[in-house]
Order: sequence, then structure tokens, then C-alpha cells
Amino acid sequence: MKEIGRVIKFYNSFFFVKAGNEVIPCKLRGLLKRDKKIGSAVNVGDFVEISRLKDKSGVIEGVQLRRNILIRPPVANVDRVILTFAVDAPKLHPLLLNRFLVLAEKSELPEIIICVNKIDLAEDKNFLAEYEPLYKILRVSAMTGEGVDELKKILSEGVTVFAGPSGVGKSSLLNAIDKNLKLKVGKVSEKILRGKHTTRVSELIEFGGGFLVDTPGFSAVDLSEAGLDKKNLWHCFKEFAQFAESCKFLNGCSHSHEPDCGVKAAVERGEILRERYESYLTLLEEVTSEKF
Ligand SMILES: Nc1nc2c(ncn2[C@@H]2O[C@H](COP(=O)(O)OP(=O)(O)OP(=O)(O)O)[C@@H](O)[C@H]2O)c(=O)[nH]1
Ligand SMILES: [Mg+2]
Ligand SMILES: [Zn+2]
Repeated sequence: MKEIGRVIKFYNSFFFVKAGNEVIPCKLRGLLKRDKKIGSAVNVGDFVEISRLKDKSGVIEGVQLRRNILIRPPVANVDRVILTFAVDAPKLHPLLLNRFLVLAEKSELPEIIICVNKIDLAEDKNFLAEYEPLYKILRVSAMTGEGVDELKKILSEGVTVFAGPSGVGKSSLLNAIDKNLKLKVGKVSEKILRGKHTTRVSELIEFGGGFLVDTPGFSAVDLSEAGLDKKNLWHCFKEFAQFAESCKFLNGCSHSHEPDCGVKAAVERGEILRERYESYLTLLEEVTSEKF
């Protein structure tokens, strides 16, 4: 008899599948192929069909159709992603922020939120105000508890993924949200000196009526692996769309070197944030050189 469950963790070559009130370690049925785009046919967050073996483990027989998948880190059927950064230690680099935003946009998730942690270290309490017209920004501190209640309100249902660079305090924030979690937290100096990430695997953790997902931090992302190329990259900069309508080369404009470009004109008028445009140009160069 087949049961339906949800993959909550992949660890030690086992998929841990929650079915009812049980968590069953499962292996993958051999004929489930790898998924070229994301590397694995089954991901954390997937709903799967399993059959049981005598030794209390199980076998994943099939994967149900996904609503969406966050490509990096791979998590399926996501309701919102909270892109987490820190005011300082590590410093927030606009290019890295925009890289994460582009990947989240490409994944077509229902909701993208930017969370700025370590606000206790900020002189400017409106840190990142220039992104406010584009994304919801939460300013919080896992250390002092500032903003944590507001964060909690957003998490009451669905699957919320905490993604972002190593050391920004994703695990610390989850611990602040739920005192019982006791997730492992690491020193930033260790992470930088030894390249050591404290969180090693993505894990779905039950909270309220939904799930929180703690993920390992990462910074190097291959954009072309995520299906981004010079034609579609600009669609992940959502504020470009309205201005791209007035580009001379309506369909062929890459908004870089072309004449009469509506996007470039908007940057000049200050209607598109220059920092966003500069990130776009850098990423455009990256996807162009990767492809050819
Ligand atoms: N000042 C300050 N430090 C914080 C805050 N939140 C976390 N930290 C510190 O930041 C460091 C990294 O925290 P982690 O929670 O391990 O960061 P992470 O994002 O989970 O890192 P990875 O698991 O490696 O991706 C720890 O030394 C925390 O004590 C905060 O709000 N303010
Ligand atoms: Mg962590
Ligand atoms: Zn253009």
C-alpha cells in the first residue's frame, strides 16, 4: 500500500519523509531519474509516494507535481522565501543581494521578502530603505529580539525558506522565533577563516501551521545553471518591465549597449536604482560569458 508524505530532510543518503505523525527514512526507487535542472529528482519539500519495508524504512516510488522549486538551495513547494542578510558581519553587498533576488524571481515563488538581521549593529535604522519600493523589508535582530514578533506573524502558515549567505544569522533567527529549536549557530570568524558553514543541510521544521526551512548559507551561484541567459535575465529585475516597453528594439533589447533604451533612460532619470542596474550589467556579463 502506498502512502503520501513530505520530504523534510535529506541526510546520510536518506530522504526523511513525514507521513502522518511518523518520519520514515527512505531510499529512492532506482528508476527515479535525476532531474537535470536541479540535480536531484527528489527534493526537500516534495510530496512523495512511499512504500514501507519490513525494517521500518521506506522506498520513494514517485514524486508529485511541484508547485514551484527554489533552485538554490533546492526546496520544493515553497510559499515564501525570506532572503536573509546582515547589516554587518558579514557586510551586505548589493551584487550578492541582487543575485539572491534574481534566483528567487526565477523560481517564481509566491512571495519574496528581504530580512535584514543584526539591526542592533546598524546606525541607520532604515537600512536598505532604497529597496522598499521593490520588496517587503523586515529589519530584525536575533540577538535583541527586535522585529521578531513581526517576522513570526508572517510565518504562521505555509513553507517559509530562510536563505542567504553564511553567517547572516538564519539559524539564530529561527532559534529566536522558536525557543525550542536549538539549531546550531556558528561564529562568523570561523566561517570566513575556514569557509565553514554551520548549517549543512536544508531542513523543514514544523512551526505553527506550517514549516520553516533552515538552509546552509552559500554565495557562489551559477546563474546559467538556474536557466538564466542574456534574454531572460532582465525579467528578474521586476521594475524594468514598465520601462522596457519604450525600448526601440522592443523584443531584442538587452538594456546594455542598445540605443534608445527605456531602461537606461529610467536609470538616468533616477527612476530605476542605479545600483540595481549595475548589478544587472554585471550579471548579464556573467550569463553571457558562461553561455558562449
Ligand atoms: N550582533 C548580532 N549577531 C548575531 C545576530 N544574529 C546572529 N548573530 C551572530 O551571527 C553569527 C552567525 O549566526 P548563524 O545563525 O550561525 O548564521 P547562519 O546564517 O545560520 O550561518 P550558516 O548556517 O553558516 O549559513 C553567530 O555568531 C551569531 O551569534 C544579531 O541579531 N545580532
Ligand atoms: Mg545556519
Ligand atoms: Zn532596453
